Amino acid sequence: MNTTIGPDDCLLVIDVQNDFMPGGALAVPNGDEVVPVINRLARAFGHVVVTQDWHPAAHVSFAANHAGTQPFQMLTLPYGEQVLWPVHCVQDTPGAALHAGLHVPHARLVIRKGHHADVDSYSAFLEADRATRTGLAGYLREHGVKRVFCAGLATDYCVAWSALDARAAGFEAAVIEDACRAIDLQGSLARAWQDLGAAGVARVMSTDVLKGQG
Ligand code: VGL
Ligand code: ZN
Repeated sequence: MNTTIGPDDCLLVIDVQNDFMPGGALAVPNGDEVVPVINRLARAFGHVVVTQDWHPAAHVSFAANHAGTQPFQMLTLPYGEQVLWPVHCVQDTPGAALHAGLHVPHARLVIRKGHHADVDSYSAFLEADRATRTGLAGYLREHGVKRVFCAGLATDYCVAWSALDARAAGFEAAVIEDACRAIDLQGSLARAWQDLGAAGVARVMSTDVLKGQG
């Protein structure tokens, strides 16, 4: 992929939230390391969209809401297989807030996802029922965006699903590998890279994108 950034490109900054940081409720190993990389990257993009995982306390993805279950086990729900997570990113709590060091003043849209109590949403485009849209594709199209560059947490869940859905919605898509960190549950990271490659999502590094930037 040509990594020269122009007016048709958008940086999608996914779930850089306190609960995904070391010490957080659903800590992603070294998740905080993405912050300075994303801050640098964001300066190259005219379009930046930020997402927040944003669950009600009664959310279906929380093991605590299913008697007899433990975090990180699978459960079959009406829309398919769901990983059960520790309680995380509850709406309006400090854990759901963006990392204080994230600096993207020119981001104009924040997509909050996973807000329906009975449906999860890893993807910034489409909820886990694979039918309910967030509105992000329409926003990007109205702004003439053609390519979506994904960064943030976690590589193998919200980043991968968002990049795959960006492709499915007709955008070119890339994952900026060193601007992401993974959870890696039972091979999920290797599977994610496989799925991304098969879907035609480019795998790039921040240095590729920043080359030629001031
Ligand atoms: C995420 C698990 C649960 C993510 C969100 O941001 O990747 N992972 N909710
Ligand atoms: Zn979540």
